[in-house]
Amino acid sequence: MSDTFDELWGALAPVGRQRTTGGYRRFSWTPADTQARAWFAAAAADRGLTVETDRNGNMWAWWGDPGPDAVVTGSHLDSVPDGGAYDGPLGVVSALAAVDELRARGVRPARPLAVTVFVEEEGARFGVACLGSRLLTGAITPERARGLTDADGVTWARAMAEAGLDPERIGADPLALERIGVFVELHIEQGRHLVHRGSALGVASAVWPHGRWRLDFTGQADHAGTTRLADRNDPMLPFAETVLAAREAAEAHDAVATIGKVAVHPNGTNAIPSRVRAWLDARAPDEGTLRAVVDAITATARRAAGRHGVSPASFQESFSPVVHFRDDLRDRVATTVGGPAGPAPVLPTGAGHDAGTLAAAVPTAMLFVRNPSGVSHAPDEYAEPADCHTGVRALADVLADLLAA
Ligand code: HGY
Ligand code: MN
Ligand code: MN
Ligand code: MN
Repeated sequence: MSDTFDELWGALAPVGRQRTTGGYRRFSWTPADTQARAWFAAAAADRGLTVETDRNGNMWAWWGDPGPDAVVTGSHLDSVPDGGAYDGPLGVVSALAAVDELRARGVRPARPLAVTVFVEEEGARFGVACLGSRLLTGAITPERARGLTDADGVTWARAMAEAGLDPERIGADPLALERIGVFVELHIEQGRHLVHRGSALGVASAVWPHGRWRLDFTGQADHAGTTRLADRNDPMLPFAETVLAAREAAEAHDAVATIGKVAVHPNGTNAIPSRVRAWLDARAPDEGTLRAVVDAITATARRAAGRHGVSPASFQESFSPVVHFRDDLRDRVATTVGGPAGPAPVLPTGAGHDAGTLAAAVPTAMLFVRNPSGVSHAPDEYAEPADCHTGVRALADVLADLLAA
């Protein structure tokens, strides 16, 4: 095996790593992201791949002329705050290493091949996940994307322009889509299904429907020391009830719901807040259940706010419908990466991916690499080197099979 994975991984690993926690902070259009994109462009150029950046900021590295019916593989390099090293980068590094592996095997592609890096997959800075692949497929309007803002009020348009790209050009890109014959994303599993199955590799069957909702609780700022309890309109109280309700609704529906981000205004120890703004991430095996979970949570938020003289408001910020990957491609990949015991395990995921966005437009498959602890979106996220190398060989097998088709 051409063992370039370790060398590629070692070069990318320091980019955006936080000394304090060892986690990653690679937000779109920040210096860490610029460094990661420069790493990708250089690694691709070292392989004689032609690198281009599309109108939405996604990067494509071509082996052969960009052309129709290409086999495309890749993932993302951006992270959640204090994220892990593997979520995204494992798919990009494995794709470049798989190109080296294919060349070492003497494969001469009958179709163009591209390695991609999608921008703003986590939505960690601008709030909408898979923004680069949603723009590419037309799943979000350019107007909405341009206006998305980060915590400092910087818009997507301004951040993109400061990175040297023209935000007026963003939007659906049918020509770029037409070039994709099939897309395969390798990703660390964000769970322990493969550990329980004793398998290094798995194939995605579906992505759960999921979404993000912003919940605002607007009360009355006042003095923490002199305001009688009876005179308070404290938004923190209905917020707290809503956090507990999210857990209860998720348990009742065998779903998941998380409130991991909160903004308290004015956020002072001795001031009753005027407003608490919270973001709900909710996911369920099907859309009906997801709707029931979110409705239960927002109903509690409204009732609790009313009891405290607080005004509630909720806004859906993004929604990803359920994705079922095409059976034929799923089974072909599971067979290709399987072994003597048969096809690789097939499993659904609650994590969103660019592959989930692309699946609405082009034939798409996902390959998972075992995650011993299952932990993700945290510094402890990890995959064994042996499993990473197994993933590269398997991705090369899948690409070789698709390139020959
Ligand atoms: O949030 C997700 O599921 C993905 O990691 N963007
Ligand atoms: Mn992620
Ligand atoms: Mn990811
Ligand atoms: Mn992804």
